Amino acid sequence: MKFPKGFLWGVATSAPQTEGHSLENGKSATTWDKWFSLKPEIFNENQGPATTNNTYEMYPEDIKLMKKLHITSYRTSISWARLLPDGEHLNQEAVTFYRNYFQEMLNNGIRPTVNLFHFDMPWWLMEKGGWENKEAITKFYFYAQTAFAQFGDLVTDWVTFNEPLVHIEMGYLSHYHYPAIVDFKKAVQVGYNTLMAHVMAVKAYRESNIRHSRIGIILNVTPAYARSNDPQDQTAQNVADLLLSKSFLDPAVHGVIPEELIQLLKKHQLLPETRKKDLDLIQQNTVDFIGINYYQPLRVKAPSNPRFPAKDTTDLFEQYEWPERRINPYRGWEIYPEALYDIAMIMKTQYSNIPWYVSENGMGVADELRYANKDGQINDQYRIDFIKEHLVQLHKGITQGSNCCGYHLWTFVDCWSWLNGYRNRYGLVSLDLDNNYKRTIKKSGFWYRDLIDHNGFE
Ligand code: BGP
Repeated sequence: MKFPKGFLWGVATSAPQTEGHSLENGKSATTWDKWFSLKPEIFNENQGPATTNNTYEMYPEDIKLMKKLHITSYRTSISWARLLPDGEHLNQEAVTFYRNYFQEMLNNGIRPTVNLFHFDMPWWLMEKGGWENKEAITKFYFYAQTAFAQFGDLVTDWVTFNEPLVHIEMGYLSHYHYPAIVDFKKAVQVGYNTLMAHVMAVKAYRESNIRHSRIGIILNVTPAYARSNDPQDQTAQNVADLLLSKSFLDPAVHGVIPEELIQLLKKHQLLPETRKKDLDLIQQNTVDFIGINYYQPLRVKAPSNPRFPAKDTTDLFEQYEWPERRINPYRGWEIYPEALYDIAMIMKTQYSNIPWYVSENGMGVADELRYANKDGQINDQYRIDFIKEHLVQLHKGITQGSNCCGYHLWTFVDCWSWLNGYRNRYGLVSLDLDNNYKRTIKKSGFWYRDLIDHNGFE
C-alpha cells in the first residue's frame, strides 16, 4: 500500500500540552493555569499545565528522536501568552526559544507546522470576556502579525486555530473547558468571533511578505451518521453537520457562511452580532490548505424533547450509541476508520479538492505505562493496528482522487491533556514523569519509521 510521492509523515502536539514552564521565562497565565490554581481537584491526579513534558528545555532531544524515526513533519503551536505576555509587548525569551526550536527542526529535515491557538486563551484576555469580546479579534490579528514577523522565515505551514469548535463546545456548551458554562447564544457569538479572528489572521498572513509557506486551519471534521433514514434523524444529521463541520469549513474554503446555517440560527434566535464588513473579509481570506483531526464519528438521532428556541445542541440533535460500534477498550472512544474515507470524499467533492492532511489521528490508552516491559518498552501492537486500519481508508480515498498530502499521528511523546492530565497516552514515545521525563520509543515508533521508509506498508 504505497502513498503518493512526497506524502508527509508527521506527528502532532501543542505548546500547552508539552512545553511546561507554564508560568516561567516571561510567560503569563492562560485559562488553564488559572483554572488549575483555582480548582486543582477537577484535574486528573492534580496534574496541571506546569507538569508537562518539559519540551521547553528538552526539544533538542525530542527532535533527535524524531529524526531517528525519520519523521518529516512536526505540528505544534506557539503560546500566545508566552510570546506576548500582556498582549502588546514581545517576550524576547520566547522569541529566542521558538526560533531555536523551529530552526532545530529544519536542521534535522523536519517541516515545522505552527499553529497560533490551541485552546490556550491568555488570562488577561479571558478577564475581558475572551472570545465573547470582539476586542479579542483585534488582539489576535496583532498576535498573528507578530508571529509572522518573528518566525515567518522558519515556518513551513501556518495554522490559525486547532479545532475551534472544541473551545466553543467544551467551554460554552458543556463544562470541560473554562469558563465551563452552558449558554447557546454565547457559544454562537464565541464561534463567530473565533471565525473572524481566523479570517483576520489569514489577512495578516496575506499582508505579510512571506511567500514560501502556506496557511490553513485545523478542524475536527467528525462526520455525523444518522440513526436511520427517518426524516427527523436525517434532519438531526444535517443540523449536526451544519453546526459542527460546515460552520468553519465553508467559510475557510469557500469564503461563505452557509445560508442554511444562518437560517437555522435565525429561527432559534441565536444570530450573533456581526459587523458590516465581515462578509467581505470572510470572502477575501480563504485558506491554502485544511488540516483534519479525526478520532471518532458522531452518531446522531432526532432530539427526544426539543425546546424551542433551542437552549443547547441537544434540542437540535442527540448523540446515541450505534449498536454495532467497535470501542477502543483502552479509552472508550468508538473506532470507525471508514470515516476517514468519507472525509476524503467530502473534501474532494464538496471542498474543491483543496490540499488537506490528517493533522491528528491516534489511539489513546489509559494508564499505558503499566504495559511496559522491564526495559520500559511498550509493545503497543494495538496502536499499530489502529493506525494501519485508518491508513487503509485514507489510501482508498487518495486512490479515488482526494487531495490528501499527509498524515500526522497524535502524538510523538505522550503528553498532558487538559482535564485528563496524563491518563490517556497516545505517543510513539512514552514519558516517565517519575524518572526525569525519560523518553522511551514504543514498538509503534519503530513501526512508524518503517512505514515512512517504505512510504506505505504491506
Ligand atoms: C484533540 C486535541 C488534542 C488532544 C487530542 C486527544 O481534540 O486537539 O489537544 O488532546 O484531542 O484527546 P484527549 O487528550 O482528550 O484524549
